Amino acid sequence: MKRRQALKRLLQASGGMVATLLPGRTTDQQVHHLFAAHPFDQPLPEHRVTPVGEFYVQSYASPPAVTIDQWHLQLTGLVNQPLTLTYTDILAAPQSNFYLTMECIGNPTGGRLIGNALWTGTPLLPFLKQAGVQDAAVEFMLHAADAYETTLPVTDLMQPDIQLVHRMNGEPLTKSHGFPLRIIIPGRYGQKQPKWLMEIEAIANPKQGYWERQGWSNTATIATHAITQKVQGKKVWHKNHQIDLPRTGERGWQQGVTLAGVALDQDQPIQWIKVSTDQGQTWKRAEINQPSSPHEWTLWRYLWQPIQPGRYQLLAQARSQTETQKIVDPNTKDGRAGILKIEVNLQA
Ligand SMILES: Nc1nc2c(c(=O)[nH]1)N[C@H]1C(S)=C(S)[C@@H](COP(=O)(O)O)O[C@H]1N2
Ligand SMILES: [Mo]
Repeated sequence: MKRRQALKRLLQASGGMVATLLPGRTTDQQVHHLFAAHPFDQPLPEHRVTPVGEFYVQSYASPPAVTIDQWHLQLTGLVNQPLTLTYTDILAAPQSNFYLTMECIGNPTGGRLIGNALWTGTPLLPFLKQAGVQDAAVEFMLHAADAYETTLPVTDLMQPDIQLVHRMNGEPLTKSHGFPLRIIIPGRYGQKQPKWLMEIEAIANPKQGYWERQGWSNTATIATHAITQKVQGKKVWHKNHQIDLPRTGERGWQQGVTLAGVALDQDQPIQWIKVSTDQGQTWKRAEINQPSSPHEWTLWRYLWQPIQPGRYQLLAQARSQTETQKIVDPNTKDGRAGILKIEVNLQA
């Protein structure tokens, strides 16, 4: 390992020219692998933003047509002073841009119901303070123009990082993503974040929302999990996942195979991603980037250098400060966070 590191430095310094001068016992195979230890000609990006056109849409009904003129947001129920906010009121309040990854609680392991965007909005908290939430209120019910509803405890919604959002990747929200306004509740699955938000009602008794009544988690907090998928625009060999093998099949692996993906946690930074290519017997650390906050997905990648053909099972596991991703996660109604198992059969 020491020799490998020394060679690595030498190779870096010389641009690879020392390869022919390697000491006697180094085989061709080793030389190949030493070269392949620097496969990534570009650093991991700081952000990977999902274009709006590729961002998943999850709506329980068809999107309601809402016009700016008729739209308003009402703060009602157990408040001292009910408020009606117009689109102009929202734009007149202090604005900020932030990256946040949205995922559906029903996203199957390795599924595509996840995306990262740059959102623009203003905090909800000053408006709630202006309305004056009464002590008798225990929850807020969030009502949307499509009659979608969901609830959150009063203290959970009265947080400074909860945002009323009107732009996605720099453009006004599209109709299917909630025009003109949606709420963002960091750390929760999408279900807690109504699009086409029209009313925030302070209520005296706990209630359940549309999906929660059907058995989906009522807290809907995001579990620590790593997902294998496309990160740097490389060819996708496996249907849904980013594994850089040629499309023609499981050949070409002798050049090294890039495993890459994203990872997400409720509210803690991802500490590591480990990858296993031998059914979980051994694990290697993947390279990770530094996202802008724990609410933006962490990007990871790992160069796998198989030395012989055969069947392999590829796993990626994430760890945050509070939670290590479970190998198996049988509960499907609180967010599927078990480890994705990808089988590959490398041809001789
Ligand atoms: N009004 C309304 N808001 C909603 C929904 C909905 O059906 N109606 N679906 C929720 C669910 S289940 C998810 S995962 C996210 C998806 O947001 P997106 O369609 O912008 O990706 O919106 C949430 N907000
Ligand atoms: Mo969802």
